[in-house]
Amino acid sequence: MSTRDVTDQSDITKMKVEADGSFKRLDASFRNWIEKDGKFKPEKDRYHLYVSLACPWATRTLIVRKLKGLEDIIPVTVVSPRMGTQGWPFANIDNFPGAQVDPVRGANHIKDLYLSVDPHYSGRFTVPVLWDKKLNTIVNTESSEIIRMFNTAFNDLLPKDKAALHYYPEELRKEIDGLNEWIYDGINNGVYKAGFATTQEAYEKAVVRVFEALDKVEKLLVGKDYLVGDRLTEADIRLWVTIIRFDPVYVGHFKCNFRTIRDGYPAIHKWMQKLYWNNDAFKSCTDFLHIKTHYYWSHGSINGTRVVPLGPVPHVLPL
Ligand SMILES: N[C@@H](CCC(=O)N[C@@H](CS)C(=O)NCC(=O)O)C(=O)O
Repeated sequence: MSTRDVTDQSDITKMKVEADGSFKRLDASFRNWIEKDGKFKPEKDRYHLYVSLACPWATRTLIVRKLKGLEDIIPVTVVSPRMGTQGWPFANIDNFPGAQVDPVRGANHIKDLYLSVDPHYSGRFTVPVLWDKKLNTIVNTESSEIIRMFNTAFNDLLPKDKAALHYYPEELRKEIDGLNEWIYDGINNGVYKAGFATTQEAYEKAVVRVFEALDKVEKLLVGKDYLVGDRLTEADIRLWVTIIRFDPVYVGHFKCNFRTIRDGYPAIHKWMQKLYWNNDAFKSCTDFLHIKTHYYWSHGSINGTRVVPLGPVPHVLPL
């Protein structure tokens, strides 16, 4: 195992921003695809998913895994939400409630998985990680691609009703792609751009864009249960993981505080509540202790005291 000091890559408080104080997310490094005729074939219990319940990107993959009934085909391991100088730890290092040890590699931290595949890896050690137990390597670390694979690649191994579920249907792709693009930039990644900005100018630019994008989504969702085509698609799943974290974390921690979702965006709020309360895949993949602890504890440069707020009460209002 590599012993070089990688804290510049694993310690979020050492993360560099751009010269103007703005945050630029790096592209994920492992981008392989699970497919029948490829190196990574769809097989039961060949792949393992590593997630944090705090992380919106990882939670997308958990939700699709659950919706598609992939629990027996792709086991999952949850890290501790307290991301320290070595990055995400497993439970043997930080025994936080709900955290687990790594049953596949016995790793101490997520970074160990990356470094076992590539000792010279120079990117960040992010979750989700989709691991291949057969070839002992990382398949993919990009949630938007992992959810596409979960959506279709394992269909032959699933019962008919689950195989038939499609969250990126051909006829809606153009519309979904269009929404994904500006929702990613303005909202999913937008809240991070506001929160990680280190200058007033960079923060202001980012936060204004977050609320412009939310205003646009609000208009789209008036009188509707879903963003596209009157059915649940990946566009909803990708947006939802950010919206459910908005009032508990992004309003305070990332200073996205023009309005809350519950008081400022009635249509988005209703859409979020309905998915949370009426579809167990959403509620069961949401853990507010992990979510709040992760952000408020791990980002020492934003919240030096590591005090985690108790509110909002309740985290999600009843329907
Ligand atoms: N593009 C990636 C982003 C994943 C990502 O940034 N995950 C964060 C947690 S929310 C992470 O693991 N960060 C660790 C770090 O940057 O050190 C995806 O969508 O899968």
